[in-house]
Amino acid sequence: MTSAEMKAAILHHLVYTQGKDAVTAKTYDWRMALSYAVRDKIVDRWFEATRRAYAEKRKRVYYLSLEFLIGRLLKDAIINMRLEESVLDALKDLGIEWEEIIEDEPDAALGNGGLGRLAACFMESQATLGLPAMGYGIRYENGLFRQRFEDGRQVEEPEDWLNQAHAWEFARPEVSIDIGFGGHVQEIGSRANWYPSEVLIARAHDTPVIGWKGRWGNTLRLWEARPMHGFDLARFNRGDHTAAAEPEAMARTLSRVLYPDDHTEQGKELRLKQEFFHTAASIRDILRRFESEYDDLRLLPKKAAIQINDTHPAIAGPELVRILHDERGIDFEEAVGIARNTISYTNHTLLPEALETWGEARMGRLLPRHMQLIDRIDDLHRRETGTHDLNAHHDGKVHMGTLGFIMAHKVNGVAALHTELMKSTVFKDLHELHPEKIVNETNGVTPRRWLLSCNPRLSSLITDSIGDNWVDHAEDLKKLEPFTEDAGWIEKFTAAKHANKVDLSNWIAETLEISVDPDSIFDIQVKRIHEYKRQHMNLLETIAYWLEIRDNPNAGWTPRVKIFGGKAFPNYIYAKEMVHLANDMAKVMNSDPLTSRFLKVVFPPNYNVSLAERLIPAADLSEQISTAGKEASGTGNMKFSLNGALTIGTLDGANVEIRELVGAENFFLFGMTAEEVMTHRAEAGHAARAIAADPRLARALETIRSGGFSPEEPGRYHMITDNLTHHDYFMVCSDFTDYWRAQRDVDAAFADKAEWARVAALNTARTGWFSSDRTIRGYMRDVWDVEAAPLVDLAAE
Ligand code: Z16
Repeated sequence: MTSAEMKAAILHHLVYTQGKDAVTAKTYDWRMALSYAVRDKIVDRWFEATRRAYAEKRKRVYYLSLEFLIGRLLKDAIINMRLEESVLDALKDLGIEWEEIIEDEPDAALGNGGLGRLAACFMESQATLGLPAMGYGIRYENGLFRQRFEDGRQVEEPEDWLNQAHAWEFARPEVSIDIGFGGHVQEIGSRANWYPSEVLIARAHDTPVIGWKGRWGNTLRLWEARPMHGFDLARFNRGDHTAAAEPEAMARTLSRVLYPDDHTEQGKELRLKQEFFHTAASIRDILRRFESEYDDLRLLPKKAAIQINDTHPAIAGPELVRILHDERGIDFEEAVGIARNTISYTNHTLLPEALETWGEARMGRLLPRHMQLIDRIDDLHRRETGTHDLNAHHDGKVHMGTLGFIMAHKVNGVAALHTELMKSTVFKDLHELHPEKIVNETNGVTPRRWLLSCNPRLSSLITDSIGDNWVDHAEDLKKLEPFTEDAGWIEKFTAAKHANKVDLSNWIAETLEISVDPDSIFDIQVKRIHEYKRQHMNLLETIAYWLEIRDNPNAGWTPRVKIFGGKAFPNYIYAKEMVHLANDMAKVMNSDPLTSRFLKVVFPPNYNVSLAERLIPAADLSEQISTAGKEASGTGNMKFSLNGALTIGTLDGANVEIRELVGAENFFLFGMTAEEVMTHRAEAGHAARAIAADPRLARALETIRSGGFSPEEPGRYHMITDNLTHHDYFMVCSDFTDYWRAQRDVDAAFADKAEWARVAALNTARTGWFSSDRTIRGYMRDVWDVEAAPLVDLAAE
């Protein structure tokens, strides 16, 4: 597409789609016009890919997830369609700032963190690989809350991304599916009719997902909840104005808001309704498509693979069995077999507080037929395995992890260590009964968004050096290794990183009014706030360093900028205290004349996908410091490494694999192993002993306790200090000394700029394996048994 054609397309949409005159058009109008112009180019390819999937009778993958953390879409679309040049030229011609347009797009924050972002990376990789696939999610009106700070405390505000028109979706009112809840069951022999007492409509909204170079396109289908009967005119006419709108409001509540739960199960009824609504609509849609192509339901596992992202859609098993058995008349055991061979389940955490259970009373009320079927599934599983105590339904609850496991043919962990821990802990007994079921698929990230798009300087250097094949063959980044021995090339690498750091410094100055020195170590920890991720250990180390500088302000300290980002679950008081402490520390430290040359603390609010894209390319040091055994994988860790940051981290999640790939000598390892954590935790008084043995730690804790960062309220952080002193389940104190040691190793290493840059470049060269393309190929081979379509130029057809 030429620049002139692009310009004409933008102007056309500005006038005829957006309904605006160029003279009065605002940034928003130009963004919409550009989005429609780009979207037009995508749609033909998208249709062609869909037609081919049908014509070639291909097996499809269905990715069911309550979360898709997709972020902004415009730049991604432009890059994958290779339209940057024509867009940049056209905008220049029109006198419109590219940066301003890109920044105007709201983030689609339909997810909490890693789990939702993984689903988004998977959608992009599936399209890039030419794999016929469809993502199913919920079209939340309000995504993850927006975070503000008020006197350093987190305040949550609704995220109303749908307030503006959303250029990327197509509403599909013709795809409307009835979803029932409650009511009663009438059994007829083995089968039953279910008569729900409440019915809602699920309406589809489709977003095209275009792969690299536009060679394949898939669909992300998000469900909106709508009332069966809208506005009650009879009631209105009787003068009952509020009640007239009630059924509508009730139904819409279902897709109103994303639960901000991150590793906590709240057991809320509305959440269970969301899960069933999402799953039932998706299963109906999958079967409708299948039955339009084939007339034998026994073929389902050959033509469809349903992946359930964590247990949130685990009701898919019973729902599929219900349709096959009750509605289509297939024998119960055969129905279970078909469902199992179609479904597979990904586990994302072993934290006990995150494992979903639903009370049998609530489940029986809301989903009476499913409750019966779960008991029959349990019964069948007992007969199959000769066991008696491994039921999904026990102790008055339905355990969704067990249900997910027994209704799947494959169950996967998300990093090598995590998968091994699944086998030896949470799923130990089930694993022994089904030793072939658990497989590992180490997570990945899309290199299109997480290198090419977010880090243009480094990407250009890479492409200038080895060509652009790395973009969809990220293992090619290995070819950079010889360049890391070339001093001239390393200078260019350093220049790219430095320019990224200058950009970030300017942004920090403008938005937060904090001045930072781009020559400092940019040390970044961004992720949800959680005790197991140990942001407070990083804060303690920051305090200890600050105190050390104050003791001797004229020594040669290595300057650091400590950057934090992340949201705390609104009911998780401890995590909110960590946020508050970080902000209180920033206030004291950034204005300390003795230390501020050497140490700054920066906590930009509202960490999200777009902020990650800004921060990660500017990082020198990636903080991956979770208690060993607790972080299933991590994916931020991969993004940092790929962008040339060094990692300070524990042997946890995918850190283990990162360290193996980049080389142990290029990784700042510290802390106990998962096994050591388990034995050490059993030794009473571990925290007190660790504090007694490390005066730096004792002093840092004492500084918090005595109000060093909250003079107006010295006791403010007693929850944290008491917990760390007396309990410390996550081993902050016991790992602190080694963490401090590793941080000082970082200082020493940073002094040799060229060597640091060489190792940083090696990180980029050696972490191409973490492309989500590799992950998706793994699922295709080990879990889905599916092949991709050949990649051709769809536009030429
Ligand atoms: C989540 O983001 C994850 C797990 C979970 O149970 C719930 C949520 Cl919202 C994360 C894991 O914590 C992380 O280690 C992993 O990399 C990510 O899921 C994707 O697998």
